[in-house]
Amino acid sequence: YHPVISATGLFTPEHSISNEELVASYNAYADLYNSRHSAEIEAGDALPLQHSSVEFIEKASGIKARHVMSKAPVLDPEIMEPRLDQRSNDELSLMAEIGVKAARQALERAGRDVADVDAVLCAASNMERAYPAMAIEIQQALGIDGFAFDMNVACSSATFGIQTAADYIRAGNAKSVLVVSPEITSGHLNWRDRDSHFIFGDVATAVLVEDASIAPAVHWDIIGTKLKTVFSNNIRNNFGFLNRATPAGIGADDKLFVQEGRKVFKEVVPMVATMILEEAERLDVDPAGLRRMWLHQANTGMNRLIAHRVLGHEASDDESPTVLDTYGNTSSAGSIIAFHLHSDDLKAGDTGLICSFGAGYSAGTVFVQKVG
Ligand code: CO8
Repeated sequence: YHPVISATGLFTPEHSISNEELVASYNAYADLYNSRHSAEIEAGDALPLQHSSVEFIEKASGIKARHVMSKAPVLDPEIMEPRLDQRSNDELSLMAEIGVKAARQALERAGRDVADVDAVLCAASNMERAYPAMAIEIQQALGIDGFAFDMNVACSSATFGIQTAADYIRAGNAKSVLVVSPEITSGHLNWRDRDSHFIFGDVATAVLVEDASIAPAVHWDIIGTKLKTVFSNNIRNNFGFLNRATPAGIGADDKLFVQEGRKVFKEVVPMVATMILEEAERLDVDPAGLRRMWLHQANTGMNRLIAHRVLGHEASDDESPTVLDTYGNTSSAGSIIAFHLHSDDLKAGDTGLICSFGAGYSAGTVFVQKVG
């Protein structure tokens, strides 16, 4: 048995928020806050909120826009969170809906009948509910006979999902596994936090991992996968069912995304570059010969540094494509979007690397080679 990637799928929400729109909304909120708290601010009991800036966001992160499932409430300075209609238990959940859309595209691109799919993994960092598993709902909506479960490794959920799927194939337990990553990050983002309000976007991706014996003629051989985790509080979200009754429960700042961005940058870049180089050596792949790296999409500066260390020279856009400029950070889906949008042009025999890194810390590498 040998695992390959047969196809990928992508669902992009129709609404997009530019940095200009985002900053105008944040600054209106800051002005409102400052005028409502003017007495405390003047008395020195509170600090005024400072304005956000389009220039800072683009320079510090590379992000110019992000897609969202709900736009107007996020930009309304009196709301600043997505307002998504609660659906009844008889309706398909939102995460399942967008996951199914991405999955259908992957199945179609592979020419795969759902009857031949054995399992569905919903690998994402922002689950809509605790149970039943999102993956089982997606499985049912697609009409797949087999098994399904959710897994959350934050930004590395998709690569951890790919390795898990590949292991089922390697062990002979499955021949076709869908790894679906619906990431509605807008629900976990604190749109009132100047340090992070610009970071995330919503999307869904799907990867069809299969045994080479049933794969379409054109596919991606999985040369090797490697996972790594190192505990860190530098990216954290305390939301959970154990704190539902505390005064600072749902909606409190620490129940949303919080990070020490500088520390993440400094610690994760060397960890990931070393991991890639060690894994390339283990797999006998020349890192300088990688045709393309589809890196996690959090920050263009981080990607530039990692790609440089791996390739041994400054990477071109062609060698390390960027999608975070229009998608923002989409957590685990980022490297899969990059692969989905920027892989058709590679030739048979070309090698590449899908790589994720982020909260946990967690990191995953999937070395691939084009076939057909
Ligand atoms: N506008 C203007 N100025 C600002 C703004 C703003 N919006 N925000 C901060 N500043 C100011 C600060 O106040 C600071 O001012 P001063 O120097 O006077 O103190 C100055 O700009 C510099 O601030 P920072 O040091 O914070 O800025 P950085 O240059 O470090 O850039 C970044 C911030 C962009 C966040 C950068 O550190 C970064 O990208 N780091 C890496 C982050 C990363 O990779 N995180 C992983 C994300 S986790 C993930 O991918 C998935 C998590 C799970 C999903 C969660 C779903 C919600």
